[in-house]
Amino acid sequence: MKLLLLPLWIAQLFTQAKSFKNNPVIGNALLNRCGLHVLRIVLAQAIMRLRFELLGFKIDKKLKQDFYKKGFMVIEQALPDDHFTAIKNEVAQVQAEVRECKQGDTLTHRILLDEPTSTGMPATATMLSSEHYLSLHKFASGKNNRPVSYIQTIKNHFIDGPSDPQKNLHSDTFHPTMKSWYFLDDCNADNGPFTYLPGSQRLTLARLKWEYQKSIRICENGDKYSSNGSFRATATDLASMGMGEPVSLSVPANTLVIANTHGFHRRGDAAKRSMRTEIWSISRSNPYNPLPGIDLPTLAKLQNKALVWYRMYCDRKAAKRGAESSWHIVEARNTLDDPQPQPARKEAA
Ligand SMILES: O=C(O)CCC(=O)C(=O)O
Ligand SMILES: [Fe+2]
Repeated sequence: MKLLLLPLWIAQLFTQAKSFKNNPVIGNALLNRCGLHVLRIVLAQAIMRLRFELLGFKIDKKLKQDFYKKGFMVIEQALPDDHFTAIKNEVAQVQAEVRECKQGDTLTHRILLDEPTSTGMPATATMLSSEHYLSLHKFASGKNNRPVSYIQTIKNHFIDGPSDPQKNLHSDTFHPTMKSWYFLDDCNADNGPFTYLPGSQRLTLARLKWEYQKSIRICENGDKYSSNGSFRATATDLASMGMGEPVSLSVPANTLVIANTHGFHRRGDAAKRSMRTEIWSISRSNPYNPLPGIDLPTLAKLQNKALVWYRMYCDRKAAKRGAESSWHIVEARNTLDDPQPQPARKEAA
């Protein structure tokens, strides 16, 4: 019966689909022995590089070089002080729907910055639609459309549970993909700074060999996150690839970090119960499409609407099982609130 899905599984090979568990073609040990996973990586990398070039002609040379060489760019003092302060105030005062994800002992709270919410946040909306912000994000995602943005607060050690899985070094997916953090708080060893292994987004022979072996291994027995297509890397793995040490980006507030999260990265350890708030953006697209797309504001609005509907669909589906969805709504009206008491931990999907 499941074989009826075969055409869909095959079609998904030409998209960003990454789960070895949900797609038995992607997760087929024999096909991966023949090089399927590695072929997908190499093709995606070549096409995305072309898209970076198409969108990168206006980008500052040094930032572009950092992004290509290290896999991330860091812009300290990204905005004038008064603009930064205005955004921070808006984030503290916003009244909007907050969704929460529990991962290990960490809570992540997010507010989608769609039109209805960002309209009431002029300083934030000005940043998100500024030429500088947009051109950097379009370049780093190889996509000629604005990213999806959220107010995000990471609440380290807020609940009982095992360690936060985002604190294990990993690659988000098999192809170049963009995430950014405009930090509203100073980041340091207390609140888990974003941590990245410079250069780990590049395809070396050693990396491809590791990807090849891992793609076969996880078909047989992979950890949950690797089987979902976000490969975890251990210290031994890094040594086998001849890679150095990850760098903790302990940066002051008002810093913008834009990263290719195909490279190895993690959330740094947090020494204590602590929080970190940022404007977090993400942009992911089909890496096999050589065209970067067209910048239509209507498309961006639709994308946000689709996300809202998708979350509501997940809520209904979870409710039928008597559970809460992995990104469920919480009582709070902004991400700095801490609705009490916290229910018992449930593993996120
Ligand atoms: O929050 C962080 O510092 C990184 C989390 C992460 O791995 C991600 O968002 O992909
Ligand atoms: Fe990640």
